[in-house]
This record gives sequence, C-alpha cells and structure tokens, in this order.
Amino acid sequence: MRTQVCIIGGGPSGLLLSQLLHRKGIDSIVLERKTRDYVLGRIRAGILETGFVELMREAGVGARMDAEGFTHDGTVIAYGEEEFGISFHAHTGTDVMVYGQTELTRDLYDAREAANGKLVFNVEDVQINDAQSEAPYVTYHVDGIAHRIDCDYIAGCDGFHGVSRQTIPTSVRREYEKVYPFGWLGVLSETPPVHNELIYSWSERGFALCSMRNANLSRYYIQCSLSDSPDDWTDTAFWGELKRRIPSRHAEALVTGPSIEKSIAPLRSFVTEPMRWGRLFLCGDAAHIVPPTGAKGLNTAASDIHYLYHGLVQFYQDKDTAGLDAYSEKALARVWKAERFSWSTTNLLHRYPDQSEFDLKMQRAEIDFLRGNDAAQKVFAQNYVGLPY
Ligand code: RFL
Ligand code: PHB
Repeated sequence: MRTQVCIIGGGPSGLLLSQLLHRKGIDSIVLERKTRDYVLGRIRAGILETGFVELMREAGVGARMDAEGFTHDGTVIAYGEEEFGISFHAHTGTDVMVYGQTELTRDLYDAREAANGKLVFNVEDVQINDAQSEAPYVTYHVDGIAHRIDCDYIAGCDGFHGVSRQTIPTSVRREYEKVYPFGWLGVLSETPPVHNELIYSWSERGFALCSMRNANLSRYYIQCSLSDSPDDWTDTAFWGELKRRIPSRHAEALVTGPSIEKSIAPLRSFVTEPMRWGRLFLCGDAAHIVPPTGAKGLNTAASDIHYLYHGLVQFYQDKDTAGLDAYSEKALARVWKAERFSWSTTNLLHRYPDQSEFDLKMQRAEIDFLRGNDAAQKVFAQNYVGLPY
C-alpha cells in the first residue's frame, strides 16, 4: 500500500490530522493498535482551548461540538472556605469550550468513516523504517498477516507508550521528565454539576477539582496517593472526601450518585526533543505529557497538529518544506509554555508529602496574590484559554 502520510495512532491527534489533510486532498492512513470502541471508552480531557475549537471547525467536525458543547468564560479557585473567580472573557476576550475528548474523538471517527478514510484497527508490531531517507515505510501485522505502507511522511500520534518516539535513536533524543508524588482519582457520574464553572480547590487534605461534561454528567477528581487503586475507593468514600476538600457551600449543594467510571492517573511532566527525525514527526502525547491541572494535555496535542498540518499543506501545495523544517522548534516553543503553566498550577494547588510550613505559606501567598492582582489573573486567563499558535 502507498499513502502520502502514514499516521500511527487513532487517538484525537491522529484522527484530527487525518481529517484536516483529507479536506485538503492529502491522503493518509491511520494505524490504531486498539479498536474504535476501546479508544472511545477512555474518559480523558474535557476542556478545549479556542484554538482547538477553531481547528475542529476547520476540519468540518464542529457541528455537534457547537450544538452540545458549553462555553465557559471563567473558572473558580478555592482555598479552604475561600473562593474567587477568574474571568477569561474579561481578561482575554475569549473563553473555553467544555466538550469531552470521547465526544470529539467520536465525531472525528464518524467523519473519517463517512469520507471512506483509511483506518486500520488492531495493528501489531508497528515499525517505522528508513525515516531518515526519502522513502520511509511502515510495517505492521493484523491477525498475524504482515503489511507494508510506503509513504512520504510519518506522523507519530501514538501516545506516551507508542513506538514512534522510541524509533528516534537515543543519541539524538533528549528527554526531560518530572514525576509527581501523587495521582488523581477521577469519577464520572450522571449527576448535575455542583457549579456552573469548574472549581479548582486547594485543601489541607489535598487538591480537588469539580468539572463536568453536560447538565447531567459531572467529572470530579481528588488528589490521591500513587499506591491507591480505584477499588480502594468506594463511591461513598470518594464523595465524602470530595466534600471535605471543597468550600462547604458547594459540599452542601453537591448531588452524589453512583460512579459510572472511576480511574487513577499518575501525574507527570515530560518532553522529548526534537519532535522531528527525518520524515518522522511526533505529535501529542507521543512527544509530551503534562499533569492535568491546567487542562493542557489534549490542547497541546492540537497545537502540534496545527503546525504539522500547515507544514504538510505547504509542502504538497507549494513544494515548500519551510513549515515542516520549522515544526519541531515551533511546536516545542509552545509545548514548553504549556508545561510551565501545568507545572506551576500543579505546584500551586496540591499538597506535597514533604511540604514545610514555609512551603504552605508560599502557596497561600501565591493564591492570595492571584486573588487580588488583576495582572496575575490575566496571565492565568491567557494561559488557560491557550497561548496563540
Ligand atoms: P492518545 O489519546 O494516547 O492516543 C494515542 C493512540 O495511539 C494508539 N497507539 C498505537 N497505535 C498503533 N501502534 C502503536 N504501537 C500504538 N501505540 C499506541 C493508542 O491506542 C491510542 O489510541 O494520544 P493523543 O492522540 O496524542 O491525544 C492526547 C490526549 O489523549 C491526552 O493529552 C489527554 O487525554 C491527556 N489527559 C488529559 N488531558 C486533559 O487536558 N485533561 C484531562 O483530564 C486528562 N485526563 C489524560 C487524562 C491522559 C490520560 N492518560 C494518557 C493515561 C487521563 C488519562 C488517564
Ligand atoms: C476534566 O473535565 O476532565 C478536566 C477539566 C479540567 C482539568 C482537568 C480535567 O484541568
């Protein structure tokens, strides 16, 4: 088989790239290790930056998002019983969209299938070959049968545990990592959200986040120990702990119900450099991970796709490789800023096992400063709605 762009990974990054390229008449094949249902069963991000929302529309998959998504023009930061709002709209003139990763991935799958897009599921043993040459190719197996795809370029959109990043030799690849000493226990429940905006809550017992997907679907998180397993947490224990970590007026208003999903995610900051090796380009979680505190994971994947998409269009339309040549540098410049925001928001709001009284005073002072300082709120808002592409 031959295609122009071979895309490894059928998560949001790979699907969005494939759909955007299709709209410009550029052919691609998406190779996915799992099934469509498996990918859609993963409950992950829920907040889309303005740039991502526009990219979805440009890809022709914005209709359901625009009809069913919720615009949020601010967020709440709580500290014990105290709380204050940060208006995105007042500070940046823009906002964010609440629309689940599951939903947008479903929209992308539907669009690719409607356009007879080439998606191959259950692929095994994916190998990237000759990425440094003019004629790279990808080999893989499905049901024990070997396949080969020849292509011009390869997009490594296969997440943190994929093969694409590992293909870049260690002599070239540089990795930067910070692992945090806690995780997030997340619960999805068919209950109305406790508040119309997200609440990011510092508490003596650890961080909590109140988020949502729609009017009757809530997403809540609490900071937990890395040694915890979801089975250690009954629904009753989870709701009790969440209530103790948010201001009491919200705790009293909280509607609880059975969890329909419960999982633990460890928190990590990770960046690999460079994001290009010959004709292989890394995108999204394959190249970088952020802790979820700033809602940047999926959004940073989208900005990579924006740069790569424009680079590929420039190549196929004008025979100009300038965009592709600048990809790694441009993507990394934005990635590092998202890493900084996610890291600093995590530091601001979580309890650390070895925190001293001094460290706690510093957190308190930073939150106080954010509460009282317009410029600090503006910086927060600019980062949250997303830095320009
Ligand atoms: P994905 O979504 O991981 O998709 C990669 C796809 O590649 C497939 N794959 C392979 N396919 C072929 N061959 C191989 N060898 C392959 N290896 C892997 C996988 O099956 C998968 O379908 O990466 P992508 O597309 O870059 O998208 C990134 C986002 O998914 C990610 O940034 C966010 O979901 C991160 N994230 C969160 N971000 C937020 O902004 N808010 C959140 O609340 C949030 N929660 C999360 C998260 C990530 C999590 N992970 C990765 C464990 C919760 C979790 C649990
Ligand atoms: C979510 O709704 O899953 C969510 C929202 C904001 C975050 C992280 C996760 O910062």
